[in-house]
Amino acid sequence: MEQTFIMIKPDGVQRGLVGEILSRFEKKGFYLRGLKMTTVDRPFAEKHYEDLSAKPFFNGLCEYITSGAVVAMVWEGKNVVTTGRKIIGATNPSDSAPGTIRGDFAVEVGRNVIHGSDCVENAKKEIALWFPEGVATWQSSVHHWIYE
Ligand code: DAT
Ligand code: MG
Repeated sequence: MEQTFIMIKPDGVQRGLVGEILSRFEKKGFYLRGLKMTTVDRPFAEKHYEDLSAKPFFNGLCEYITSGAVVAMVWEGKNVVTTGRKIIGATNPSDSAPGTIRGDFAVEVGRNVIHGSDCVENAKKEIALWFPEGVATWQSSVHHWIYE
């Protein structure tokens, strides 16, 4: 079992997509381990996106992510990092397949609704950054109906 960090960006919150997005991960069979609505300041945004600091869109990206409330989540499951990225869809919504979150709900790369960790190592770093208090442990009573 692995964990991934998923964040609904300010546009997703403003557009009322929180329930829809939670539902897609929940119905898939992944387990919600952490959930909070929060806002982040500029230094935090720069830390989260530190790998992209040399990109020309870095400033706009940090402004976007600090522009309103976000919903931060930790989801757990088999291959959840890779599968979570598939549920989210390609970075640029012009390339995101219909049926993915970005494919269904986004038009522009700078308003692409949601973040998901891109590898297990980054998931660990992002979970530690966003959930220093730790996440919840609970046992699903339907686990054996999802996993063989
Ligand atoms: P992803 O969010 O799919 O992991 P990323 O890590 O490469 O993509 O980039 C982080 C975010 O930065 C992305 O969700 C939207 C923004 N971004 C990426 N490429 C961009 C570009 N060419 N122009 C504007 N914004 C971009
Ligand atoms: Mg990324």
